Amino acid sequence: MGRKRTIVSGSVAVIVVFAAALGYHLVEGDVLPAGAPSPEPAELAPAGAPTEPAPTPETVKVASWNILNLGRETPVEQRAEIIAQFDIVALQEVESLEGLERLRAQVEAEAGTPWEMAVSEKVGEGNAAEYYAFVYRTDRVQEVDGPKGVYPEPSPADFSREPFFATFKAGDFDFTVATIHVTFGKASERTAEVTRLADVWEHIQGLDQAENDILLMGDFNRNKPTHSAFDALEDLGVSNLVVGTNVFTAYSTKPDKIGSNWYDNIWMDPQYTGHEYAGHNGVEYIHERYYQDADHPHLEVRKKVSDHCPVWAEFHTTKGDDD
Ligand SMILES: [Ca+2]
Ligand SMILES: [Ca+2]
Ligand SMILES: [Ca+2]
Repeated sequence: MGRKRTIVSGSVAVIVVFAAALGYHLVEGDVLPAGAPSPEPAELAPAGAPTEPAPTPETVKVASWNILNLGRETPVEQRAEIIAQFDIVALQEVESLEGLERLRAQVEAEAGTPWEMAVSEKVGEGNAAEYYAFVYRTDRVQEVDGPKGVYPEPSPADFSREPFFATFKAGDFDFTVATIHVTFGKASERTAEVTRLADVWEHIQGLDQAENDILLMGDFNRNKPTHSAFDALEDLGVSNLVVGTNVFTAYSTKPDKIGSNWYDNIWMDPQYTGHEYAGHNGVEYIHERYYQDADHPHLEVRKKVSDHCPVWAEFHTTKGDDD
């Protein structure tokens, strides 16, 4: 469910023109394409000079990704390359804990730093069942005591897969991340689940009087954050970070169309988290880095990596955070 399968590359300029021709634009703050120079090249120390520790970054990059049926045997190399450029990633569609551990180890190898995970119990029934996971690099993000668990839904029919949440700290910034993979069922069921996320938000907010930074991230299976299903969240003062027009986060099955739906996003309450939000967010368009020789890279990527793109946002970690 929610597992459509279906990709793009060449020079960045070609992609941008191609995307523009199709009516898409790249969201602000897109990560660099493969092969592009690092924005902050490390300075080479002269021979014999003492090795300086890496400077502590002043922001943390938080992402959410529907990783497409991560099973025991699923190849993890490309998925790990994508994840390793962030600091903490909420994953949906994890089907196998063995596959997840292989992925974590590969991310660690790719990043060259230790990564750990917080993993839910298996949520949902039958074909819909999956694990949620937060994977994070421990030199920048630590899990801390605070709200954690699977949402105790009042009725078993409330969610196909109840949301999962855990609490982390990056520098001064402590925050609870909640993730959801909304049902791929009927439109009315999708809308009902998204509406109930306002109850989830209030539940998590009530668990800790001192902690109020919540990031709700995932695959909402409703096209565009302007859908009326999100009204209940907006009534709480919560707003989505990935904004724009013609944004897509899921790939089309059609050769002549790259993007399909804007299902993925990150929500926060600016009253509490606006102070930490660094003003940068985006969609990591993975079809721009793989299968560039294919006729339709997005069709390859959606089958071999994921039919969804990560969404991400950046937060200050040195501004002080007392809520
Ligand atoms: Ca906080
Ligand atoms: Ca609270
Ligand atoms: Ca805050």
